[in-house]
Amino acid sequence: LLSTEVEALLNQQIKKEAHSSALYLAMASWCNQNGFDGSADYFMKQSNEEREHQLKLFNYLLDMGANAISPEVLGVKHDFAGFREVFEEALEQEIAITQSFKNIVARCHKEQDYVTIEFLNWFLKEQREEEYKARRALELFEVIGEEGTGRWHIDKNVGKIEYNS
Ligand code: OFO
Repeated sequence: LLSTEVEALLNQQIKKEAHSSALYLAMASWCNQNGFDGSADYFMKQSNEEREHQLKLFNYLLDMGANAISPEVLGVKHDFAGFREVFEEALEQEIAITQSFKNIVARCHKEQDYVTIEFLNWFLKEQREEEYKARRALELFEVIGEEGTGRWHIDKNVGKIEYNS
């Protein structure tokens, strides 16, 4: 059985994943409208992944006999200052999500909730990959440069980033 505190934290996390999913969808829209097709696809995929994370948490709560709350998503950002800023915000978002998982795991340790810790390990590993990809994407702006056809090349390479660890 989950404690009230862990149940609440997991429901908050569901909300955060739903927010991430909506934010990435907004980023996909912005990229598409500004001619960055490769990046639009990349963020569309990220958005789908976040939706899967949301459901994974949702199903865990139900499996544990807890109350899973369908989240309300408010205040999704749609305006971005530029192409690079979109990727900067994506990295910030992932770092914040990692921190959020760490806080839940810390709480679980306090309660000796090893069952939930085991479940959350999957997310910690996933965050390693997501931060890696977001950082690599942002590095393309340095490696390729934004001048001339730079942005076009960055856009073409974003989808090719792979994580092999
Ligand atoms: Fe990348 O945020 Fe979900 O877990």
